[in-house]
Amino acid sequence: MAYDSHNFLLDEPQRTPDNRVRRGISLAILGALATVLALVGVDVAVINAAQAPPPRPIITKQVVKVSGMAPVASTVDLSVTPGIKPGPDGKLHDAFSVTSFDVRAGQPVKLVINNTDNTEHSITSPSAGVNIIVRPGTHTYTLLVKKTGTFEWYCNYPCDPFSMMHNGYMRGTITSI
Ligand SMILES: [Cu+2]
Repeated sequence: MAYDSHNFLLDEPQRTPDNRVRRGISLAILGALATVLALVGVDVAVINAAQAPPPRPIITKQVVKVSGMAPVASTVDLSVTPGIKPGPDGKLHDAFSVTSFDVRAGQPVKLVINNTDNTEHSITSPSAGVNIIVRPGTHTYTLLVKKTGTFEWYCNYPCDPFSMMHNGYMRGTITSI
């Protein structure tokens, strides 16, 4: 019994340090894993921080747009002439010399229009709130669009049927920024 007891007692201390060593190794592995995970976490945070800047240029672009750096002419000279612009049919058609207008919302643009025709034409765009009746002769008109957007306009006076149907002739766009 004494031997067995002694043997048991001898055996017991051997197990304990062994377990401690195993626990120590386990803790060391866990510690290493925690360090690696922490480093990965730091890397992810660094990568996230590095990837964070992209939204900034978008904000910068918006600021540039809001501050109104895009140039918009305050006066546009143009003419309206019957039978001046060739069409795909080989014939000459009535046309405005400028059919694309750039404006800034709420800011009037002067249109100096020389209508060489003996009848009226117009720049009509209900969606933009524009209806300029272009009388014969040279006159100054005000193009004012209060909202932003791209709007179609057309000549509301029956003239050249082809021109009335095609951009660049008696139709066009108003771009308001
Ligand atoms: Cu017309």
